[in-house]
Amino acid sequence: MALMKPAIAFITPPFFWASLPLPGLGYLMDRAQNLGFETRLFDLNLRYYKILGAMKKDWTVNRDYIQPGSMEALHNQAPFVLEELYSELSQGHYAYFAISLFKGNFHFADPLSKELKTRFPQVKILWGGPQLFTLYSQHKDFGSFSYVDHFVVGEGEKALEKVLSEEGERIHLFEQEKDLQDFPRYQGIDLKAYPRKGCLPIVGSRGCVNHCRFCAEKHLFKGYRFRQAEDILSEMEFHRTNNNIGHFIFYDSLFNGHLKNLEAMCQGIIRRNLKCTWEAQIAVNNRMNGDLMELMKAAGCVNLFIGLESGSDAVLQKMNKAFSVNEASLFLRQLSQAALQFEISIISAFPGEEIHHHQETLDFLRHHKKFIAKIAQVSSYQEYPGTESGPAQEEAVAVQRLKEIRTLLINEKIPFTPSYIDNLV
Ligand code: B12
Ligand code: SF4
Repeated sequence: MALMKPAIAFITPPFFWASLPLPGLGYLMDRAQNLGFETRLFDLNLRYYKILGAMKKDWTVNRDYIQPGSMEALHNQAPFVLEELYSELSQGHYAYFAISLFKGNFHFADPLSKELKTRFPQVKILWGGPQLFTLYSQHKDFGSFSYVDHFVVGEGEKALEKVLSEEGERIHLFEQEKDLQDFPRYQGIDLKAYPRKGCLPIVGSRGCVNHCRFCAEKHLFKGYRFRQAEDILSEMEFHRTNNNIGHFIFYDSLFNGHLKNLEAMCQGIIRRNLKCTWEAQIAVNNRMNGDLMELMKAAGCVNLFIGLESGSDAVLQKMNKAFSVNEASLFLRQLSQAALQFEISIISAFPGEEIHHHQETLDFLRHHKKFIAKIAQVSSYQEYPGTESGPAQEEAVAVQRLKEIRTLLINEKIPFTPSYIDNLV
């Protein structure tokens, strides 16, 4: 009988959005399984989310936990969660603990890793996830995290393969997938445990063709790569058939980065009679014509998220957005004509935004209110590591502008979710 390879525990500490499984982990677990490793997911984020019912409403917007002490605070509320984790881990034959880090869970993931190293010194600890780029910008050699064995900045599949084959370096930087044909099958993940039923995330591309100054995308994925329409369709069909999934949320940062591929995907959904709905994040792009928009609608698109960010040309230029206010206006009208529902986001008080620029944004919202189904998010500008927009404006200015936008939305009856106003972390 072949000897079983050692197991990997994938651990996701809180806080982050708990509604759906993380596709990034789906990819990594599949890769490890293909190499013959046993994998198990310990979604601590989901475990706490389910237990701490009273906090659910605040789960994605509560900032108290995005600071040192978050592990102790959650532990004090539900001490058995970590006790169970330690007990389950001690019953397995784990060789690796693979931990995903985000800004929102760093202050849990870090002390947890330290504790795990103390309890299981023989198990190698791997860190990956978007927060690794931030940590890399701050501590190039990761010297202060002696309890972590491997650090993976950027995509994880290749680095994980190397680590598992014992050829892994201590630090892996931007080792990207060339071929994005694969898709996560989520084997070993209980999809029914997630709050949002009948729905899965899907990733059709990585990276972005644009270079907005405030955006960290270019530091997560180098260059834009998209999956062929047929591969995306195979993924949708697989989950439609095997997991009864009827709705897909594309997690691409730029879903409309390759219009021919987008068209082929929509045609394929209709041709294969997939009978599903989907939503995605797109950028203003006037090369998308009315026919393509109507095709998207016919192929099941029920919502789009658009990063408009400002209604001022001067600010759009400062942001290095790839469109003008007039182009955005035309684009939103065309989407509306094609009966495609969309939500937009605004970044207020961007560095260099003057009071008359802010006024232009208010005017834009007022003039386009009948087209905009909803405001997805309004936030004052936050500086991200590695981005080049400059320091945020004075807090009093940012607070005042947000207040004015909120008042306008209320007065003009433009729908918005209050917790998504100023919720950037
Ligand atoms: C879809 C999305 C969302 C969705 C769903 C989020 C979710 N948690 O599932 C929604 C809309 C809810 C959302 C909300 C927010 N998001 Co968001 N989101 C994304 C987005 C666009 C896609 C994520 C994704 O699936 N990518 C595709 C997969 C393949 O990549 P991946 O997850 O990074 O996984 C790869 C690697 O990171 C690595 N990896 C991951 N884990 C591990 C573990 C190990 C051990 C290893 C070796 C490797 C590894 O390998 C994976 C495969 O290659 C990313 C940007 C991006 N393009 O990735 C931002 C992103 C993750 N979001 C971000 C932020 C800031 C937020 C918000 C906090 C925004 C806000 N309101 O302030 C909220 C937070 C909500 C919350 N509490 O979770 C940041 C996170 C920055 C950080 N340092 O943590 C990102 C990176 C965008 C950015 N600013 O650059 N988001
Ligand atoms: S279009 Fe979106 S993902 Fe691309 S650089 Fe701009 S903000 Fe980032």
